[in-house]
Amino acid sequence: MHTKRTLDEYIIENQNSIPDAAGEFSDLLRHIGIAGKIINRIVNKAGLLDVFGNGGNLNATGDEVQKLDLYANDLMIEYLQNTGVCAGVGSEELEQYVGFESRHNRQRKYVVVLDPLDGSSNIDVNISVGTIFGIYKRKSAVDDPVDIDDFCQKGEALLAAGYILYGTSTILVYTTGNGVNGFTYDPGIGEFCLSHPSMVIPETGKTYAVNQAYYSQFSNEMRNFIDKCAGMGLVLRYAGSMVADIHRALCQGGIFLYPSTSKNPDGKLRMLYECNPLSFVVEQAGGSCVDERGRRILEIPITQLHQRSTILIGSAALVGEALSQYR
Ligand code: AHM
Ligand code: MG
Repeated sequence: MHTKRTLDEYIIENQNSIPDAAGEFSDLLRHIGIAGKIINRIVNKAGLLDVFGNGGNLNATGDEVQKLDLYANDLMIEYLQNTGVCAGVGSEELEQYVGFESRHNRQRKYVVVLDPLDGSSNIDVNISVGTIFGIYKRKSAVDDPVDIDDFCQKGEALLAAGYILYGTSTILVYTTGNGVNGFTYDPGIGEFCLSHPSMVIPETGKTYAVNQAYYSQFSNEMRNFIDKCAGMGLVLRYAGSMVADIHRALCQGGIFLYPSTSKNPDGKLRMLYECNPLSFVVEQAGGSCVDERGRRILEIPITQLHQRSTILIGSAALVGEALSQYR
């Protein structure tokens, strides 16, 4: 007797929650899941394949691109194009967005923003990495080529967002604006199965995640909050992988911080395919997500594809406590 609901079953059961989805939206979600299964297979075998090390170039925001970053990026884009499920993609690994030219793709209503493999510094040492995605309804007319305005939309315009965490097990967590659900990959049947229904982030938590090495570069307010975390008995847990650190906070409560540093005065993390999709998920689970100026991440206007932001994200009480240092 088949016990757990698969991602496919769940998507179909809930496709009516998206107005005029007409199956196109469900099809896109389903194919993102399939692309995640393909990346999962490569991530799990990375040591046996020639995908360690860097790809020898820098991406649009100056990060050294790992071979597996490139593989995941090329796979996601090619797969989303070939299956005709969206009109274009904005990716961390590409300077410009990609508009898909086929007639079938141009008739699609949706575009995808993507960090194909987040936490790249962990790839070669077998520590968790993740894929982050968001789905927007295009602003350009169906049948027209997509343009930059289709991608540079506020996070509050996201129709869906989520991540796939390639960890001790592989879990896909996403929201379409009606709560958050997690699906663990079952290699026995090759499907993501509902394992974390209706995820709710605890009001507070016992961990904070920040790169302590930059402590001396943080604002006084941020340093005061970090000192307060230690005083409140929180422990530091920092994986160097945003998806892993935020998934921990989502499951157990906690806060993830990437404040302004001298190297990244506006923050390191990118709004489009890191901060916004993860903020949509965390807010839908009852958490808070702001930048260091206290602005709600999902309301920050987006003017550039690779726009950066500082971010404080996690349990509402801890984000509130952090912000109180700035008052
Ligand atoms: P990436 O997408 O190139 O991997 O960069 C994003 C990663 C996040 O996953 C992580 O939270 C952060 O960079 C770690 O940055 P740092 O090494 O400066 O602490
Ligand atoms: Mg990233």
